[in-house]
Amino acid sequence: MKYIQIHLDKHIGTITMNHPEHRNALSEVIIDEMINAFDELKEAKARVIILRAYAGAKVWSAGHDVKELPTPGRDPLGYEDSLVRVLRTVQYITTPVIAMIDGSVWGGACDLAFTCDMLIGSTNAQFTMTPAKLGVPYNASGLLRFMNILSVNAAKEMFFTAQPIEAERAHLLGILNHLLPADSLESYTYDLAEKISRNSPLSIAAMKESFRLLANASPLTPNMFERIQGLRRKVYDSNDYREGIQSFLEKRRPVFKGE
Ligand code: LCV
Repeated sequence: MKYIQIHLDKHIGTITMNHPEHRNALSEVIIDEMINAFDELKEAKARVIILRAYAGAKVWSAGHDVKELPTPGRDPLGYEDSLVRVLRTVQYITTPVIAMIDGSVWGGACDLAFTCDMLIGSTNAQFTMTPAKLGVPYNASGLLRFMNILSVNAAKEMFFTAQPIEAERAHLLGILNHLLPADSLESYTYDLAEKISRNSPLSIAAMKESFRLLANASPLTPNMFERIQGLRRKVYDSNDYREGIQSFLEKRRPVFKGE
């Protein structure tokens, strides 16, 4: 694999994102490799999986590959979108996944990290939710995930301001399970993973799947879903959506006109 490295040692699997040139942006290619890596580690009976960036990375992941966002008129986070596919993989694999974070996390990569079962970060960890900066209408399952982790007003602040949440505050808000100095992050994470790997995989698998079902148990009527989709369609059909992507590609600040 080109951008993903896999390692398995005594039931502890590690998936390393390794695309420094593009700051581990979640392109179709890296996502397909990541999904294969999860499948391989599941096959190999890993009892816990750590998802991390390459050593020394200042950016854990720059989020969805903006160059792969669809043109206006198509849902940028549809069911078959690559980011959405890997989020489902992490949710449905019954092996616990720990996000080990020692850098900045952007946009859809926040959703990937939040979808993991635990987040362990260093003081370098930072989380920025960017859809409003790009003119992207985030999707219902993503918003629900953030609401399950954060208070609604903290989730709104993340999405509406598109400003970074630093490590200390991320720990305070419950985003990070543990906050460590950078030089003890790895040993602490693997030690916690080792404790999980000693426990019953069957019991953990049943509880992880139950957590998933219960977390998504909020009743969403077809009418509610269609209303949300209608609101989102207006946005990804808009000129502002086009401007958000264009401004990113031209490395300039976006000028949104609300149309
Ligand atoms: C493609 C990239 C990216 C990237 N895509 O390095 O959540 S949603 O709805 O918003 C969702 C749609 C989503 O996740 O959108 C993406 C949100 N991500 C961001 O807004 C972060 C964008 N990236 C940055 O702000 C910077 O790249 C950071 C701060 C991450 C790193 O800055 P640094 O100065 O270290 P560069 O910006 O120079 O980027 C290095 C190369 O990576 C590409 C970028 O285009 C550049 O490639 P080229 O040298 O070919 O130009 N890159 C970075 N992020 N998300 N490509």
